[in-house]
Amino acid sequence: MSEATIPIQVEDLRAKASRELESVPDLDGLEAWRITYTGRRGQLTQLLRGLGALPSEERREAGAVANAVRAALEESLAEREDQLKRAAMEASLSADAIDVTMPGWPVPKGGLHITTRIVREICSAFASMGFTTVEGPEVEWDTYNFEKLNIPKGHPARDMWATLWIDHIDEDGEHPMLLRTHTSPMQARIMEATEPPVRVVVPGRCYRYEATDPTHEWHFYQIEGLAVDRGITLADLKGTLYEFARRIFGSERKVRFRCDYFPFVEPGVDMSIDCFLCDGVGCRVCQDTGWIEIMGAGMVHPQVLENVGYDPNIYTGFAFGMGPERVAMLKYGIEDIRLFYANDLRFLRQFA
Ligand code: FA5
Repeated sequence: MSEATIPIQVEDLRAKASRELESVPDLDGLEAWRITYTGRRGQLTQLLRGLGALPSEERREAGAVANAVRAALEESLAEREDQLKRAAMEASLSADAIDVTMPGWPVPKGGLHITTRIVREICSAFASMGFTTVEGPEVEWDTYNFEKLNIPKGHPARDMWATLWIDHIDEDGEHPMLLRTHTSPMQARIMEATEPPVRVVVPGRCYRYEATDPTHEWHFYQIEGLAVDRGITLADLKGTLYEFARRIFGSERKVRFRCDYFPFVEPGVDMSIDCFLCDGVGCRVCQDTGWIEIMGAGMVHPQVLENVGYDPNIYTGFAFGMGPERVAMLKYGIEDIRLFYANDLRFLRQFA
């Protein structure tokens, strides 16, 4: 190659490189182009190596041309790189395109558990009859769960409540702790804390060490009711509970009262509703009786009134303790109480 032709060769190289640059398809191709033309061992660099052999006048002229060409090629390279990057970004944007008008994923909405709903419904039925709602401890002393309710130690009636005991006894060593077997201990707590007249309902969880079946769970809710004043009679008890049944079940359902025994009431009754499944004929849910018992009740025993410091010669009262799950079973036709706490969302969502 003659040194005198270097500026012409540089110009030719520029024309060829520029043409090729136009058709480089992507960033990898661009790098290959750079190595071929402007890289350390590229064609332009090779040509410039020949400059040293030129006479100084020509060298200056050829050097100026070569530097201008290098600058122009590098500028074109940067522009082409920009173009290719923009094209690549646009291609990837349109490949990952999202439709911003599509509806989003639905956010799952929580709901109230069926027990919470029925407890609220029952408490508000009683609220409209003048009953206040209060709550009490689930972990209780033997004294409140039994003794103040006229069930002393060794009394056979303790067997009516299969008890889950807690491994703890109070300081004087006499009063064991337990998981309350019913909400009745709140009768004593409320009367100790307030003067008559009393009219309260107490919803809350109870625990019993017993086998489960369609109407029995080992933990369940009760709603205790207590009304104490001068001159309260069994007629008030029946009137209040009939009104409760009418509000919750409607007037078509049959209600049955029978005598029952609870040491803390005298006389004692239980209240049942005719079975929703067999209409009173007898089935597995009502254990062939045609009735489902929903509560125990009665007139507060004079001994209980005395135990809490009320004068039984002045005051009388009635009390009841009902199972809200059983009320819900009757109201909604649920055949097994164990469904309430099995955490099967297919069941729970029906009521949420
Ligand atoms: C009692 O627990 C008494 N404290 C009720 C009472 C209160 C009587 C005030 C008199 C005065 P009983 O064990 O029968 O009684 O339970 C009352 C109600 O709780 C039952 O009618 C039933 O609806 C519900 N219940 C009882 N045991 C269970 C259980 N294992 N699973 C689901 N519900 C139950």
